[in-house]
Amino acid sequence: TAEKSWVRIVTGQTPTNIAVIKYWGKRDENLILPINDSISVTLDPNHLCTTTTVAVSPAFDKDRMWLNGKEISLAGDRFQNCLREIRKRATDVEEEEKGIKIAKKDWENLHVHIASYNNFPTAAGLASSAAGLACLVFSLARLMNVKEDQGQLSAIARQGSGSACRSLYGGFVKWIMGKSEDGSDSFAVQVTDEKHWDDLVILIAVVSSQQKETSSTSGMRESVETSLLLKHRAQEIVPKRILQMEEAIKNKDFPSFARLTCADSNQFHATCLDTTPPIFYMNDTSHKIISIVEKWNRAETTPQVAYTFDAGPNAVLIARDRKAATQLLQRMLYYFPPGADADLNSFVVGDKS
Ligand code: 2P0
Repeated sequence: TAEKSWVRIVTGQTPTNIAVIKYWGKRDENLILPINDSISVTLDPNHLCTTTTVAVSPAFDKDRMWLNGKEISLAGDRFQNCLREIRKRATDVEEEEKGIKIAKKDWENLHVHIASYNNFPTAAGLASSAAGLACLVFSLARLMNVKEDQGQLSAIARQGSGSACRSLYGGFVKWIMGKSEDGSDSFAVQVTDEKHWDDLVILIAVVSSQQKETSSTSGMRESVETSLLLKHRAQEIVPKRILQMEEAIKNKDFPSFARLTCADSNQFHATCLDTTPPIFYMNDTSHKIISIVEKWNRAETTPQVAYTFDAGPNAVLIARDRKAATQLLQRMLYYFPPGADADLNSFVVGDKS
């Protein structure tokens, strides 16, 4: 019938983010509440991002989702929590030219179709869940005319995947862990905007685009249960580092930024090693990249590049400027000559947002 023929469509695009002070460990698994604050840099949406199209129509008989063209289940708690929180906040929608009129109360009986694409490898430690869940929440919020601010939306995205809450802002972003039990004070805030510290150039050295062996969710659960180092890190180390990192970012102080970024990546991987059984995310190629950057930084009067690794072997390299980025590429190509059996597959320009 004509009544069933309309469809309202919204498309959103959200970049991924890379933590320079890492989130690792939850105090509440269901609400996704972390044991420490974290700080990230949001990448340029032109390079690594998720594009999500969401549609609503009376013709849809259930919520469905496709990821990179393949249908996936929406049954998990994380999707359901995000969908529920967004639906709860839906408001009236009117698109006159299409004859669409949706009242606030209609939303509970309407179903959505979601199609999401990543322009980078999924689950290879390139923070795909961050961009994915942030984009899902952002797009659904627009579809349903949700009036909440970015901070409120970030708290909803957090319930989809912790790191996702940081992808709703550009520039440098802090996820405040919060103190409450209901998670209402655990959301992201912008530290500095997209225009700040434009000199930085971000390159990702793709060591492997395979799926990782230990998911972040189970990895951090095991670390929380077994690593004393993680406890010490969350309580004693990170609170001080967060303050120092915010200062370094605001002052564009690259030597401090690089020192903190590299140290925090290394400590995160040390907590993985301190977990029983130990978790190995980096491999020999990752270690070789660390050595190359460390030696180079030491040979210069001031550091040129910072490295950081997430839950996988790929290196995220942050160069102080274009000149350092060019030299970095030259050095990498020298140490890892391209070829059929090369240890390093490719470089992806991540770039800062
Ligand atoms: C981060 N990572 O701060 C850290 C550093 C990986 C290493 O956030 O369980 O996919 O969905 O909250 O966000 C990866 O963990 O985990 C992550 P969930 P998430 O970026």
